[in-house]
Amino acid sequence: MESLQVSNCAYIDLGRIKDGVDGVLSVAECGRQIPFDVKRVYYIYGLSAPQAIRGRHAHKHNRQVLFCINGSFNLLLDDGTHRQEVTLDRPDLGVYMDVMLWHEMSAFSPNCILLVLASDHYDEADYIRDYEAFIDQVRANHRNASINTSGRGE
Ligand code: T46
Repeated sequence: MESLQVSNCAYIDLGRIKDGVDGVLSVAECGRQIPFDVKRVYYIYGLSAPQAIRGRHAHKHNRQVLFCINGSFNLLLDDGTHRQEVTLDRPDLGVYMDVMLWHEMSAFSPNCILLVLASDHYDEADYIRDYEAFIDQVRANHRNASINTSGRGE
């Protein structure tokens, strides 16, 4: 597992409870492995087209944990400064995606199933779907953070 160099994200390792020949169980509980109360669960499947690309957006408020519960895909993560692509191919290893994190999913295996736990109900107004607008917002947030930091000591 390649370590994440991008901010606003982290791996979430659910662990595996192994039952020998009876299979394996992984558990995700709010307030334990999942750092928010889950308001929405959705899953993505039917990814048989090799050219399929999903995501290509960031969220303003919605936080999510993304799991690949079957097959594999590549997840591109971009905080506006650093960009990294990782492969998700284990049902027990998810990625926590905080706000203001551009993400793209691609290279899906035909049997791929993504499971997503979300902190908020669906709201199209929460999406930033334009990359330039995302970068502008990241820069504005950095400017505001540095104004607040420099103003604190005065
Ligand atoms: C994300 C990645 C990981 C709804 O009506 N309700 C929903 O809860 C969702 C998730 C989507 N939709 C509608 C909105 C669009 O008309 O379903 C259509 C496809 O959604 P979208 O193009 O946003 O799908 P992805 O796979 O690009 O992105 C999804 C999530 O939308 C997004 O929040 O982070 O998965």
